[in-house]
Amino acid sequence: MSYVIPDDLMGALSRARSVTVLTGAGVSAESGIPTFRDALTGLWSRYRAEDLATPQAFERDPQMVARWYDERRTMCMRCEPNAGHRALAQLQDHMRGLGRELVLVTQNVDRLHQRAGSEDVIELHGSIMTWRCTHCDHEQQELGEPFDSHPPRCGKCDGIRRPGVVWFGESLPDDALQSAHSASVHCDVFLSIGTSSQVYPAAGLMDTAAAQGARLLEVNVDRTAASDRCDWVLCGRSAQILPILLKRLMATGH
Ligand code: BJW
Ligand code: ZN
Repeated sequence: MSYVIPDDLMGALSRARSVTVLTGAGVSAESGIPTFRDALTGLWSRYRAEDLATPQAFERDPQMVARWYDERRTMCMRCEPNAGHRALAQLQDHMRGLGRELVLVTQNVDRLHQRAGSEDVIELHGSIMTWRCTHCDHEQQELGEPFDSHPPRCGKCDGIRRPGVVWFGESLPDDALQSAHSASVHCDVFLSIGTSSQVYPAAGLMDTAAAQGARLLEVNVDRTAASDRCDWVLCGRSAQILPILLKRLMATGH
């Protein structure tokens, strides 16, 4: 399938000193990781967010919630980055080589951007690979087999551990939110890719960028809550569109 990429979009991207990219679950969909809100395949079509992705749910049933996240953790580890992840990593490398910057902000907890080679990724909603003690806050990366028991216990104090993700009603990590805000204030072009733009404060970053004069591009298989606010909307799969964008940009030499 070929996509028509508007010339003024290519012009804006090739002139941009700084590009900020916000990604969501749609970018990982083609790696086999389910999104949240897609009607048939999204996690929230099978499970209730209130039962799994809130601190209250974990308090009520830590065993069930920890098991669900542990299954998702090991599933994410078995998945591979796709062409969309790789194109973003190459685009960052390309821009850095020209003395410009691409800041990658993700809502995804699966670490696929890092595995594709993106650097300094800002994780707004944490990571499913990091588990934190609810008692002493000790954090540990977990890249191995499923835990023997759920919830897993802390090696330091035997407290129960939780996934290092951000649940509804919880604050985003301060440093990540500040860096994402600053990257949105300073960019010339803001890309919103594979997100339904329904979850805040992430969904507000594009408005921060637009208020400072940035142009907005959305890449998504469907129209979203944010499409009307964008300067360009490219409708299609990110693993197809991002490599085309990258190729076109590299061909211009910018
Ligand atoms: C493709 C594709 C392909 C598919 N190619 N595209 C202001 C207004 C209203 C509400 C609030 C507000 N501020 C805060 C709130 C409350 C709440 C919120 O936003 N609620 C809304 C739902 C109404 N926000 C919070 O609670 C946040 N905390 C906070 O604000 O703290 C301060 C505060 C505290 C208390 C009170 C008030 C303020 C925390 C949000 C945490 C979100 N956590 C989750 C779970 C993470 C852990 C886990 O993995 O289980 O994060 S929820 C879930 O949604 C996950 C995602 O990161 C996040 C965003 O989803 P995303 O990525 O957009 O996925 P989908 O499924 O929605 O969309 C996928 C898209 O891809 C679709 O558009 C497809 O079309 C597309 N697609 N295939 C391209 N191949
Ligand atoms: Zn501990």
